[in-house]
Amino acid sequence: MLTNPSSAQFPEGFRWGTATSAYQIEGAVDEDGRGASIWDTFCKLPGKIRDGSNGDVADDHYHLYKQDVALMTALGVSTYRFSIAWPRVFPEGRGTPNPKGLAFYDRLVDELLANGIKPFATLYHWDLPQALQDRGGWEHRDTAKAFADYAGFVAGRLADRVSDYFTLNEIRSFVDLGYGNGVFAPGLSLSPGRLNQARHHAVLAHGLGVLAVRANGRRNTRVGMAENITTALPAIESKKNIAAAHLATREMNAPYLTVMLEGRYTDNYLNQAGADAPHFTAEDLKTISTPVDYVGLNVYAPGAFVRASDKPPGYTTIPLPSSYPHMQSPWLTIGARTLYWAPRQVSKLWNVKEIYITENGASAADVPNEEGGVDDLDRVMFLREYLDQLRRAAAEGVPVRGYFLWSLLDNFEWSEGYSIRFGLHYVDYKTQKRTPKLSASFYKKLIARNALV
Ligand code: PNW
Repeated sequence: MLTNPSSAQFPEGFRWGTATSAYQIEGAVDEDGRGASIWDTFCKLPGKIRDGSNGDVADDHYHLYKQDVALMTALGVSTYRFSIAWPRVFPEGRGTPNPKGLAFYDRLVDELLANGIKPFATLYHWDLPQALQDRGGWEHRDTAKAFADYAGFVAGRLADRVSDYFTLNEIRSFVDLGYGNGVFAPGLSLSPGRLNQARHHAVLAHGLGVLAVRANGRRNTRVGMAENITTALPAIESKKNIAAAHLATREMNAPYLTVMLEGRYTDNYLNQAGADAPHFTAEDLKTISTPVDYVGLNVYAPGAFVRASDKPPGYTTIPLPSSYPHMQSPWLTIGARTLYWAPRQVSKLWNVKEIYITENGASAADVPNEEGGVDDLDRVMFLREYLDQLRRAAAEGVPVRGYFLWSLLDNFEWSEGYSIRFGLHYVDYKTQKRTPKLSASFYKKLIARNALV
């Protein structure tokens, strides 16, 4: 228990939620006319998924969504970030929509609203229709246009009940891991030039998506991105290091948040890319940087620790010692201050007025106890430390408006299959039974008090 309760408080009206994504929880991949996605294809390739699994059933959320909304109600969340599966809505990626696919999201949204939970819909969480990948996927400029058509269609159809949207989730992850090193679907390893072009098409899709959502939504429709910012932290919080960290964050996100919020690729990025720089027009940059209503940040590991340097580019990156601690996922190194610096830097660098933490959470080696619960003390510690830094940012006036914890449930963790768990609720994949972990009780108390516990 904290000694001074008032110092633990979050701003009034702060939105607490949980986050999930379609392919990771829904299952029902062959139901109601859903088309194939690149993840259905990718999971069939030998050796790509650690436990040889796939998302065919996952959490069976497609059928158990009412039960899952009840879990949210029990937590007391006021909002929920979920993703819409593009291949459910357009089985071929474009062309004729599939009414049965969209009907699932109708049912889900109705259930959320009936329970007083505000839906935030992510339009792309990595499940690209296979038909579009067959034509080049994100390497093909036309995919950006297809995304915008799909996004506009969904925003138009849901506009009466869903006012909030995120375009694409973590462009960095799905481009780098999917097209760069082959760890994610579609499993390609492109040359640097082709990879930069795919990145450009993805940020272009974001911009076209923002325009399409606005054009088809209503006056209260709001839209932003959900990007996993690479956050440079000052190794020691001195004035010089803090300034250096801002410079570093801007450069490290050059082809993602920086171009989306500034409408230009940085000189460093273009110079370093040289002949491998993407081809683009001035019009593209304008589209990519279409003003958003808010910026969504997925915040996990620190991106880098830096100190100031007199030499260009003005900062030095300090390598992580091999003993640096991490959660169950080796990439998830622990750095609570990432949740302070990420929103603070975004608000300062790009004068952003509204920020949501669209994901934050931790993987842990969860083992059920005798009663079937899970005492995930490490996840609770992780969340408490990170959230204290978010509280610090809010207290200093950084405009963070809400937080979506990843994740409501254990789920299909991409190339790690079901071997890594991020949920507040333990899922027994044999029975589909959900059991709240200790972290769920922690989060519930925190929400009830709107303060750290
Ligand atoms: C995010 N990395 O993915 C995604 O948005 C979620 O779908 C995912 O389940 C969650 O974070 C937890 O992993 C990431 O290797 C996957 O650095 C991998 C990395 C980062 C984010």
